[in-house]
Amino acid sequence: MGEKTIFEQIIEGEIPSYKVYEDETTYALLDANPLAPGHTLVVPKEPYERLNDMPPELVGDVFSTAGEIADAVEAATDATATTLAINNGEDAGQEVPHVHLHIVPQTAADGPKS
Ligand code: DGP
Repeated sequence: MGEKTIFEQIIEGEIPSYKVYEDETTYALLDANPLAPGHTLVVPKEPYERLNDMPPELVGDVFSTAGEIADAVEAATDATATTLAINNGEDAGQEVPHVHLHIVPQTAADGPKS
């Protein structure tokens, strides 16, 4: 067994976080360095490092939770849309080696993203 990831420590209550949601397989928390108010992370409770390490059913659970949280974030903030993103590997900017899906609130003022 390797060292626990920061998200495992949070899920196990060893490190505090602002928990947004939890079910059997997924956990959502506010990002400590938010790009916008309400920036939330959805993580699988099992500490898979990359998306393709995860069983497909768990990928479905993470995206299902993310869809619900995205709606809740829009309802709770000024956001009218959300960007959902996974930095999948170190060279993509992944800092925590435990899959996490970013939900970043967006408004019309943020402009087109392409
Ligand atoms: P990434 O670069 O995709 O690996 O994003 C990691 C994110 O995790 C980053 O936006 C900040 C967040 N983060 C790192 N450590 C903690 C922590 O201890 N608590 C919380 N709430 N977020 C954290």
